[in-house]
Amino acid sequence: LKKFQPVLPLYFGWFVNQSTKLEMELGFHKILKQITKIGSLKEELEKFCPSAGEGIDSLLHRYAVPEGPFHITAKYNGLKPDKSEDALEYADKDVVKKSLGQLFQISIIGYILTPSIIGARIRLNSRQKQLWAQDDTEGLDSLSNNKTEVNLALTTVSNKEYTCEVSGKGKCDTFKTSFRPTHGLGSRAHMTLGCGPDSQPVQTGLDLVDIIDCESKTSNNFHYMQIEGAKVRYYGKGRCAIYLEDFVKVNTIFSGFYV
Ligand code: ACK
Repeated sequence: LKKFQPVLPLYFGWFVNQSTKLEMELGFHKILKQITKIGSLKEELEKFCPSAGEGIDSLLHRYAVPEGPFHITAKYNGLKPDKSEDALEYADKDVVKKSLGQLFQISIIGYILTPSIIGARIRLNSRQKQLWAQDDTEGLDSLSNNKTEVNLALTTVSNKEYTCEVSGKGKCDTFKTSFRPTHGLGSRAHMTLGCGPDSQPVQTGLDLVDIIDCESKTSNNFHYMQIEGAKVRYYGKGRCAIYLEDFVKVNTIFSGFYV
C-alpha cells in the first residue's frame, strides 16, 4: 500500500474562533485602559512607546492586530515544512494525530506589553504540554549577559512610588511570595494580540522569554501595581507584565495553519 505523506502546515497550534477573538480583545482593552491611567507608569511607557501616555486609543493605535485568527503556536514548521524531518516527526506523533480538530480549554493567566508587542500569556496543562514543541529558552543566552542591566532597571523602578488612580491606593504594594506564574516547559506559550512598528508576531515569544527571565531575577519584594482584577509589574525598558487574579478560560481547536 502507498503511504501518503501528510500535508504539513506552516505551524500547528490552538485557534480561537472569531467571537472569542472579539471577547478577548474587549478583555485586554479593559486591562490596558487601566494601565494607561497609572500615573508614573504612563510616563515610563511613553519613553519607550511614544504617545502611549495619551490613553488607550493611542496605545492601541501603535499595535497592529495580526492577520488571521488569534492562536497559540504549538510547533512552528516554517515555509518549507515538507523539507523538515522535525516537522514530519511531529505530525506523525500519536498525540498530534489524535488531537487534530479537538477542543482544548486554554487558560490565559495574564498579558505582556512591550515596545514591540502585546501578548496574552498562557498556562498549558499537562495534556497541552504534550503537544508543545516551541523553544522555551530561545534568546536566553544573550539575556543572561544582561543581568546587571536588568537589575539596574528593576532597582530604579522599584524605588519610585507609583500612583495608581484606578485602585485609589496611592502607592504600590509588594509581593509577599515568589512570583513565577510559568517557567520551564511551555512557558513561552502565548497569543500575539498586537505588533508594534516593524515588529513581527514571533517577537511575542521572545519578549515573554525575556520577561520570565526578569521574573527569575527579581526579589520577592519587588513592587507591583494593583489594578482591577490584576497586578502589574514594570520591568524597565517599556516591559510590562500583567498578572490576572482570575484566569480567563477560552475554547480553542487544535489544528494546522496552511499558507
Ligand atoms: O505569535 P506567534 O506564535 O509567532 O504566531 C506566529 C506564527 O508562528 C506564524 O507566523 C510564529 N513564528 C514565526 N516564526 C517563528 C519562529 N522562527 N519560531 C517560532 N515561532 C515562530 C509567530
